[in-house]
Amino acid sequence: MSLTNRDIAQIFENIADMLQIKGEVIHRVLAYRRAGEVIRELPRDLRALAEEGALTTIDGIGDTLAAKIVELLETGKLAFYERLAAEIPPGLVEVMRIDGVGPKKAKLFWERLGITTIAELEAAARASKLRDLPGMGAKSEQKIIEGIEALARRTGRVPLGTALPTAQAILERLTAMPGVVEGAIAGSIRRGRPTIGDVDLLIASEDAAPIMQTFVTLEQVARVLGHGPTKSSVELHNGLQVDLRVLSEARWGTALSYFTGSQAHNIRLRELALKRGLSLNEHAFSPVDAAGTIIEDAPKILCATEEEVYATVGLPWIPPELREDSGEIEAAQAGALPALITLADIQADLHMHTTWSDGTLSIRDMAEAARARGRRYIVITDHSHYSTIANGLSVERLLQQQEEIRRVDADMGPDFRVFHGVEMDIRSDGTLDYPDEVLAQLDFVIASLHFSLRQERSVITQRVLNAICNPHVDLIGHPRGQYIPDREPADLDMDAIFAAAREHGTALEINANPRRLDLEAQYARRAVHLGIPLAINTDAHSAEQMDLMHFGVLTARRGWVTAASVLNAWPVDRFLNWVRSRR
Ligand code: DGT
Ligand code: CA
Ligand code: CA
Ligand code: ZN
Repeated sequence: MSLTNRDIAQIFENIADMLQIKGEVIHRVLAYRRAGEVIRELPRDLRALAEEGALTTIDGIGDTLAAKIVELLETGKLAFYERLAAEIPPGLVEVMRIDGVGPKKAKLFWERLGITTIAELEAAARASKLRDLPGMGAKSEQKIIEGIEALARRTGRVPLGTALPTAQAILERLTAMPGVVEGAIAGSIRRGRPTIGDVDLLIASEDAAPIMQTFVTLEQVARVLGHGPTKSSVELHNGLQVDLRVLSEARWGTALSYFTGSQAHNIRLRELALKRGLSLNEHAFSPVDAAGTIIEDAPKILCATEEEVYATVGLPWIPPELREDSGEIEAAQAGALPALITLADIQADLHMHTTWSDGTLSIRDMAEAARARGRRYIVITDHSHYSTIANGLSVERLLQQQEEIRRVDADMGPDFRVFHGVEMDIRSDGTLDYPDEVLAQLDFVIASLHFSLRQERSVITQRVLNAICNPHVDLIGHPRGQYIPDREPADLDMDAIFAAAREHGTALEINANPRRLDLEAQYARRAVHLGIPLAINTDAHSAEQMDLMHFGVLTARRGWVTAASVLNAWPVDRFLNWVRSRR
């Protein structure tokens, strides 16, 4: 069996953990960790890149890592990894996933007690064998048992759509307390990652104790993992971990920047600071001597705002969604940061369902709901008849629907337009669900995959290509078909899809539903680079789902998308001209 991008990413991530247990220098560890991350999110097949000899064009992949990738692709194995596995038991990588067990503890348990798996660690902890090890005690032994139980409960990363509202609710509760000057969600939520490891909250206040007390006793809290004067951690009933830090207003900017991350972005900031004779940590910039040692009596630089942090290292402020060390530092240095799209730029929603198929509201109610949310125009796009479970429209019903849409459009007045579209299935055999002469009568056509998503690459790719190449199809809905967190994307040849979309001028969707976020950011970025138009749509089946638009905008921003590339950020006339020009 040949290795996929995901397999290779996993191997590099394991290597990073094993090197860390070995006590390797952090730069080498991070090189593997970063390579793993980059490969995991790579929008192209490694094999294709290897064949083109283009592996070293990937961010973070130099000659050494490229050679290792080639070895893995060609032989399915990596001699370096096997040597490492002979030295460091691979099960220790799992042990390190337990809360409170880092590389040092993993190594300690292994060297002293021969523990190489979570099961062995649990048995040792329950037999009270850990408490006598150096740096351990009965309390930390109990913590490890709790950590193992928590790990078993945790189903992995939490979707952004779950984590963000939870984080907002807690933040609102805490910022309403007396003495609170600032409050923010930091970490991966602020950067808009589609899945979240844990929630990071920051509060600026001079009186931390009452805030901490309220935090650890919130009704959402299942278990207190730590309760300190300025830092506490809790686990919520839904399994989500939340870290809270309280700090002074004077250090707000430094802390917010540090805890927003990403870690890779922070490392770049620290390097820039060092070039200016400053050491940067979560608290402040501190002057260092030529040897890099902090000069104790020199005054530290505190930053109350993120702008000051960036200015201190000679950069303009960088939007959090870009902070992944994927070119944003260089763009900032060159004065070339993109003017990212905002929710206020969104004029329309081009994908929504009504009671004509599987939505909960009438056409008129959806139009009213969209207008109430500041949209200027919408397209009604119910399902086509292949989606029988979603009550998809026969040709006859589709054409009947048009009469009602025209009526509602007229009733809504000239400042709000309602157009007639459809979300047409791309059938499992690759044909489209309506003939061209029917499609020609619609204002806008979305084509989507809903069925047979596990077909082999060439088959399922061809289905999407058939839709892209049809001149009546304007947009491919949720192109990759993932469902977060349980369903993997379809195995599509994204190179072929991008090439065809570019050739035919067909737009691609960023579906804003947080269970989809499809296209994901790295693909959106590539589409923009190729000049392929995007649309950010809610795919709403109810009025409330129209409020999910911001998740799509966040994803677009992570993809360096500006309003110019987004169909539904255009005024209605420009949108209509674009559609007509395609017919
Ligand atoms: P997550 O929670 O896995 O979804 O991702 P993050 O980015 O929220 O990561 P988390 O919660 O471990 O840490 C929050 C931020 O704090 C992270 O983005 C950067 C910063 N940070 C945490 N640990 C380190 C570290 O060891 N070095 C550096 N430079 N930054 C760190
Ligand atoms: Ca986090
Ligand atoms: Ca955290
Ligand atoms: Zn839909």
